[in-house]
Amino acid sequence: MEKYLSYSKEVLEAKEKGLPIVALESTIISHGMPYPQNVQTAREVEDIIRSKGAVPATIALIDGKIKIGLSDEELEMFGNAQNVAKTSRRDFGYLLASKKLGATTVAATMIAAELAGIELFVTGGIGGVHRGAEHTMDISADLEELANTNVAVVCAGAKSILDLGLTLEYLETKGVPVVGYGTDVLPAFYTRESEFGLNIRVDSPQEVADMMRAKWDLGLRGGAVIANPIPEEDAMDPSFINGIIEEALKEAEQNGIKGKDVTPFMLGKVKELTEGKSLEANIALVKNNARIGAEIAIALNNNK
Ligand code: PSU
Ligand code: MN
Repeated sequence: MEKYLSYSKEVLEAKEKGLPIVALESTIISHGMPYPQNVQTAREVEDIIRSKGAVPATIALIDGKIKIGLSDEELEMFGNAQNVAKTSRRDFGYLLASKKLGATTVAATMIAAELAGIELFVTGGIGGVHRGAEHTMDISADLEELANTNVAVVCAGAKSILDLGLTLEYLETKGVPVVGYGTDVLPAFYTRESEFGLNIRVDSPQEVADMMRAKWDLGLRGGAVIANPIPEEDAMDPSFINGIIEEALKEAEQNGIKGKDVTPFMLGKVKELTEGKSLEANIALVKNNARIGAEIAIALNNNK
């Protein structure tokens, strides 16, 4: 297994010293944001994590290796490359064997983080049950990974391009805790609230670390969704953004977008229709998640 992992100098040192490490995904870089904002955001997110006293590990598939931590040159190359494959659980074997560039989704980043011994992962939003899934069966592999892989995921909830109600039902069935961080309701990515109440609320990093440790100590496999609302000042108007999402969904259907292309198409279309405002919100919420995520990683590291 180790022969497929390649650690950056910074992450290797952190592992040797037992420092807290935060995993970061790369699909958000290659498929979630345009260049050069993607690379700039990735660097700023890494710096936020460092300034909090944790070590960032951006994960990607490069040249037959699962990279745990990217150098500055690798990040730049990756963020600007055209031929990057969106990587989920099913894709690892093929992409490593063929030495292609792979951007890890939430599912794939969780797998890689667990292999590397990293317990906490920060991203923007998770995949979920898509609207119309009763016909398309489009349910993100992220949900299965949350059910099976021992990594806590800090995000800003899920976007209402998804069916949030069905996503919560699925997670409940699979035994995945969905935790409101300072909130009683599921945040909807661009907005602080949705209509869906949550049954766990926490208000400190320590509480998250303690609940994860208790779950894992019991041998209960799987992760958790730590849902941290977008800061008030960066949140979008709900009726504005929901109208745009409806329009983007119609365009996706008219264009016959399916499978793994749905989420990237929707993100691009929403950005276009909001004239870039959704991208600003996206960047702000990821940074906010990095702040909380680093604190949780530190607390988890202290209760190992
Ligand atoms: N949601 C976002 N930005 C993203 C993604 C989701 O706001 O970049 C990416 C993540 O990598 C997530 C993936 O794991 O999309 C989900 O894709 P799918 O719906 O095809 O499982
Ligand atoms: Mn899908």
